[in-house]
Amino acid sequence: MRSIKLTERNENIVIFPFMAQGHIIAFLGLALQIEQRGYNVIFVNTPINIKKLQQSLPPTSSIRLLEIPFNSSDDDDLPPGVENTDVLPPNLIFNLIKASVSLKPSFRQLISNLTTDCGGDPPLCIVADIFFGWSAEIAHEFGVFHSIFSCSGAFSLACYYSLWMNLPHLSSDSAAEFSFPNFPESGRFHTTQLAANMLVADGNDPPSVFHRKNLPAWSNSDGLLFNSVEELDMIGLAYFRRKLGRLVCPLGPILLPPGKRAGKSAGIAAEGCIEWLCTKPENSVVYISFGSNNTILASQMMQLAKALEEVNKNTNFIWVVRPPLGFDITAEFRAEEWLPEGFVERVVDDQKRGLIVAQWAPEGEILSHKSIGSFLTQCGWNSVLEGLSHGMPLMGWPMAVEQFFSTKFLAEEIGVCVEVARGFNVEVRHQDIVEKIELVMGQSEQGKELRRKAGEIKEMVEDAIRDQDGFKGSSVKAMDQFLNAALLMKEKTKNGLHTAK
Ligand SMILES: *[C@@H]1O[C@H](CO)[C@@H](O)[C@H](O)[C@H]1NC(C)=O
Ligand SMILES: *[C@@H]1O[C@H](CO)[C@@H](O)[C@H](O)[C@H]1NC(C)=O
Ligand SMILES: CC(=O)N[C@H]1CO[C@H](CO)[C@@H](O)[C@@H]1O
Repeated sequence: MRSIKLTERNENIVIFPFMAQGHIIAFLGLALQIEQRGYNVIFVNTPINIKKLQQSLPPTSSIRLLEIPFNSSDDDDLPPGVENTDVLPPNLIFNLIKASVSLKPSFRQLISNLTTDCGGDPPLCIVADIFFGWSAEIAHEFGVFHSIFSCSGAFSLACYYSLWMNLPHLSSDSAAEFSFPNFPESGRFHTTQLAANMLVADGNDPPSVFHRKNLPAWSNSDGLLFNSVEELDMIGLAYFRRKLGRLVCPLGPILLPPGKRAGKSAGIAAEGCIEWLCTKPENSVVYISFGSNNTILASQMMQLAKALEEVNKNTNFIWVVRPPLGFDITAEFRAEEWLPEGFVERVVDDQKRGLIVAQWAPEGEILSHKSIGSFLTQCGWNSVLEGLSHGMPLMGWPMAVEQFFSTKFLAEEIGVCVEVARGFNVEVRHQDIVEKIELVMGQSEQGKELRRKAGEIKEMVEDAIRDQDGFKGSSVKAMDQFLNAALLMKEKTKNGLHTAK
């Protein structure tokens, strides 16, 4: 491992995501951007995640990977050796979040070591996960600028923040609706838009206790960074600016390192997909994917397949399938069992309207193909940004936590999405899915408006990261603002030390 040379005193920025694949990938995208600005990036995580990262880091990158030890205790109720949410069932994910607080002493030691290694010069800045509010205290102990980086958008994070702080659903009316205190501009919500542990939260349950300690700790941070875009996410960004009174910098869309297969073995090569897409008319294909580690109920899978068969015959699809909920998600896909009888023969083989891909597909390549007309997604924020960057109208099928809030935001505030289904508790009927697909793909005024809006957002998002001919987009400016704030604090700390002597 490269040690830092004292002679070339470039500034070090420490990047520290929570141990979940979506977070690690988004932080890696941020790390690569910061590296391009001429800073040394030190990427901190637990040993198993660092080993995985060693394989996915671009060969040209000089990002330094540093291990931090992590042992869960018996109280954490985690299977031994677990260091990433990807190997956990949904009901145990919170346990890893809670257990990650035990990283605190090791992280302090790590910052102390880095400072000693640099002859007493601490890192310029620490960029930590939303779950690591405690790290602000450590940063300030060393006089280091601290920021929190959110992988999700500001609107959904604002809902999340207000939800845990206020638990407004406890006083929801008979229609099971509620709204967020201090965030009325987010509109009305329904209890079906809440994750299971939010629904049962009463303030004394472990998630409430954790979040009500973690979220207020953000007020100790010096800045909140988002993988989002100022012009797109104004409502949520405004919420945090007034709530925290801190620097709030939307830096997105942060492009993820290309061609990552997220460790999945099955799948299809990009060439296969592109070849197939080239045989289809422009804007005729729906791309269906629920992210790298999600699936739906067996009954929902049947309804979705029926919808794809019944929908207007000019509509094609690429569907990334995994075994339904309750089965081993990495096992082989049994089409004859989980799809309607004869579906593959009729729709895929005879009509040639669909491509069914097991486990994984090259999302970036697919979404940039002109034959793709819309994206059916769980509305995880990384997928949303990828879809919007390619000008896709979205069909939202949220499944977890902030995805419900993002779907509502994109549908009601932005007008670039229709909600197709909601989680696993609301019944899904194939007739409804057919209707939504035909709306998004068809020639109705509403459909045209959705696609017009998607085109507008694509330009907005491209402009945000443009840095050419003297024009700086909002995300480029926000990155300048964040780095300048960190440099200014370091300057002040140094001067403070001088005057103290
Ligand atoms: C963590 O576990 C490893 C091996 O499982 C052990 O070597 C190490 O001492 C443990 N560390 C702590 C701080 O308990
Ligand atoms: C800090 O440095 C000491 C001494 O080199 C080393 O034993 C320890 O593992 C380091 N701790 C961390 C968290 O990097
Ligand atoms: C949330 C979720 O579905 N997690 C699954 C991700 O994949 C692993 C297997 O690789 C499963 O064990 C998890 O349940």
